[in-house]
Amino acid sequence: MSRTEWWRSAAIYQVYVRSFADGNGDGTGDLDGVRSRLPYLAELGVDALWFTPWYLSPLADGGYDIADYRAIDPAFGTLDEAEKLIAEAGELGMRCIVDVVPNHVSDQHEWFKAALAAGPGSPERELFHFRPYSPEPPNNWVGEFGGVPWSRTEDGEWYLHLFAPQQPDLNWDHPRVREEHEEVLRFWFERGAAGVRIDSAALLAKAEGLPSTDPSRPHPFHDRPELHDIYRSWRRIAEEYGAALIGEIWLPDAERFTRYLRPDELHTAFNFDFMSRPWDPAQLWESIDLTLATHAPVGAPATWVLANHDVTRTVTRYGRAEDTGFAFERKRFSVPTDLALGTRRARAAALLTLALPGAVYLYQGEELGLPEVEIPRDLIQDPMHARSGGVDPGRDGCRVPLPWEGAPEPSWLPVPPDWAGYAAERQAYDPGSMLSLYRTALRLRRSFGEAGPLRRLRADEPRVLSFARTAQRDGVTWICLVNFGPDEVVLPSDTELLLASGPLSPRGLLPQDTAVWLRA
Ligand code: TEU
Repeated sequence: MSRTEWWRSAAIYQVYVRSFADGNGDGTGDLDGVRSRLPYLAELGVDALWFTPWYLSPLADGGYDIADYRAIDPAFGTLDEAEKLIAEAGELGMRCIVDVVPNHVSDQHEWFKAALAAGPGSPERELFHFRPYSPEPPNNWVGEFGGVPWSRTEDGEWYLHLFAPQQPDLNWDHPRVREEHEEVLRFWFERGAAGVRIDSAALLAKAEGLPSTDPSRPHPFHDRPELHDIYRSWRRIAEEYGAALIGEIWLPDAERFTRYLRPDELHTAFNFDFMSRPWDPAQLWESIDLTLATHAPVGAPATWVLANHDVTRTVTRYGRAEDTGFAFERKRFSVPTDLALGTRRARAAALLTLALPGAVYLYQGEELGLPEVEIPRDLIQDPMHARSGGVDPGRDGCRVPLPWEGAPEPSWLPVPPDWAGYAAERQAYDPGSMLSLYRTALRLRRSFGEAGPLRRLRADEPRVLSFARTAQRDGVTWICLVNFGPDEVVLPSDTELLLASGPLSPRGLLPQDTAVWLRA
């Protein structure tokens, strides 16, 4: 494949390996399963695949606790299979992105085991953040999963873990930590990875001395200035291979966010602002406008994400009466949801995001319209649930294995029996299914090639969100129009209907929560 800037406009599909496809029937997804479904992904029409961590791991945090960055967990397969998967996807025209997790390792990683064995004051402990015995934790920090991010070792020292206790944080001031991650990048680029998704990319660096958080001072472990230098050296490595760096950056301040996207830093990063907005045209337009306005000056492409493995599934979120924009809000148990409404909106949201300029990230199962599942408390595996004292249901509800032919059985998480109705095989032959909508939309999106910038239309109609883009290749104009309001909307004259997210009224008008693509 050519060394183009493909990441600027790609449709990238997130494969949560543990729950994608189970090749050996043990209830856990694996690489063999992914390989067998590559034709499905190619037919869906995505340009790249992002694989969540598949490395050797005790799976205390679904694989985001890595014991060996250069080995595949036996539950998923082998390194040889990973290389074959990357090559086979490439033959079908899909690039592969691997997940790298630089903030922390597993407590089963050789480095951490050696640090525990070597004891207080040892050079092995300098790779982490150990602190001597004290009755109280060394500072006032609150962890990313809530609670105190410090645990004690048997010898009484504390160690820092911003996530679960099984995920000790690395000391990014140590040159060996930097070297190791640069070697890991090369390891995966050598094996054909076209990019990396950088986990928790705004963490890693910590203020010297690990001072307590104090609102009058810069945050001690979030968005530190030292990070930019780390990513500049990663960029130099990525450029050698023509690979892309994709940051997972949760940072509400758009200006600070785009600093990571300067031309010598990350190529791109997930835009979580858009995902954090409720189903409201003014809110969504504000996010689109803000995103485009802040990305343009640094020359970075916008990205659009509706879901991932950490957040409530789209059809469920949009089906909740109290839709406040969910991303920064913890999940809750038993929230009343209107799935028919959520599905209608999710279909419209798919056409909206796929028409915007930039790259789009799809999370597995979004194309099947899967809802969030409420997992019984005693079966929840996500450490976030335990860390919240059982208040937060955690993230397992969006990680349930995909239904291919019927509801998968066995399965590492319980699958609702009615999931047979969402099976990919059944949807493939139903022109009205979510899967058919995504397939058609992705094909049309490709046919517009490098469409030009967005021009807003009908800005004076508060319940309508509409814009046009003109294809550079043939000058054809592509219009996206979404109706959020109760009044049916008249489609512009002299246009051809390409695709609708739901039925038009008998008079050919656009009903509420419905989107269309038109050609002008
Ligand atoms: O998530 C990082 C992150 O910021 C999360 O704490 C996020 O705020 C939370 O999940 C929202 O509900 C990444 C991974 O995506 C996540 O799955 C991992 O658990 C985490 O890093 C630790 O590696």
